Amino acid sequence: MTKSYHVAVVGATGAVGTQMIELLEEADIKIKQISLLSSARSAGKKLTFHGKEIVIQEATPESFAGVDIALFSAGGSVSKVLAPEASKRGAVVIDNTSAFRMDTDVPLVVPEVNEHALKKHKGIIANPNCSTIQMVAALEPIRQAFGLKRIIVSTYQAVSGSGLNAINELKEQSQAILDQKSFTPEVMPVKSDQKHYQIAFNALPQIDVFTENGYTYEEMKMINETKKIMEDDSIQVAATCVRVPVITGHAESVYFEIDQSHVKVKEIQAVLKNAPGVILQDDPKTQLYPQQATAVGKKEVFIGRIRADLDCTNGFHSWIVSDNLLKGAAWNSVQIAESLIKLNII
Ligand code: NAP
Ligand code: 3JM
Repeated sequence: MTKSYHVAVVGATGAVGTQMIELLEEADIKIKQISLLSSARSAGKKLTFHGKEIVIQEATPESFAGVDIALFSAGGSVSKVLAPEASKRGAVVIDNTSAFRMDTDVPLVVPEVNEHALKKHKGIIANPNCSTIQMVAALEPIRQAFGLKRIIVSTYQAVSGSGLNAINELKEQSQAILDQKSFTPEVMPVKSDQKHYQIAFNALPQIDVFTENGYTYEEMKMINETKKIMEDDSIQVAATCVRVPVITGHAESVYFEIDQSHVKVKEIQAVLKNAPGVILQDDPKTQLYPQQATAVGKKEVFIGRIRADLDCTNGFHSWIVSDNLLKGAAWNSVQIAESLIKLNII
């Protein structure tokens, strides 16, 4: 008989949490009970699961009694406090925040790339940053075939990566500008930082706060997480993360250098055609290339615009796009839960 699971979603009312609930409805997971958890602000409100109304509860340590799988997406500080509590009570935690990603005891997993790492979990598994996930999913098949030396990435990230408040700010600000009304930026680029700037009809080269070395935390997440997931500290990675006025879908201009020289674009395309979770959209003749607007609602990672660098014999340019709330967050987490069940390690 297939086992059935009690699943908890922490941050159930958020941009990521609501997507998780929808994906759990159609996942390869037999769910006997679902707990939808949030802060005290949303406790008492209702959401539906399989057409049934479920009352949202405030997340507390006791919420996790009897829970088998806990999907966390309520910010790093909530995870730091409650993920160990959930784990202590026997739940396997799949955490969407940056709280534990670089801990040596915590597998950081994109199932298409390093599903095997799940076997070493000790109760907490981390879901990588949205921008890292789509990049490594598309580059791993290339790395497997030709080796990978270096990555230089610039991102064009949607505001939904910053939550529901950011989506609302973009919509309201856009309308205010069209209506020639005044507005005060309050959320972008980072709600907790000192200054806030216009995001509508603008692009902001700051995602998360700055670190000592001049890179932002988002950029350092892409750099460190890529090396951990690919299990290779020698890969050179540099990132520039930019917020653009798009509601959903992250795009990335990715330059990469492989180990071999003089590999043909067609050979790289051939590898990507058979890659799991990746769709090649690359035909300049018919103007086929990935776009944020056409990736929304899809679980896959899209790659196109693959060109050989004109100077470097092992360098290539590409354009990688995915729905940041799906493969970048909710879908990757649900996929991890499915993998745990498939591998019989829960
Ligand atoms: P969001 O739309 O702002 O939603 C935040 C959610 O967290 C809401 O459900 C909120 O509940 C809940 N929450 C806030 N404070 C809480 C507390 N003290 N206790 C319990 N629940 C609390 O944000 P989001 O975009 O869904 O993102 C949520 C988190 O997921 C982010 O902070 C980030 O760490 C992570 N994330 C990861 C990725 C990724 O790349 N893997 C992408 C996006 C987000 P209320 O309704 O009660 O306020
Ligand atoms: C994406 O308040 C917080 O701790 C959330 C900050 C955040 C993160 C993070 O660092 O967990 C917002 C959006 C992420 C992420 O995936 O890294």
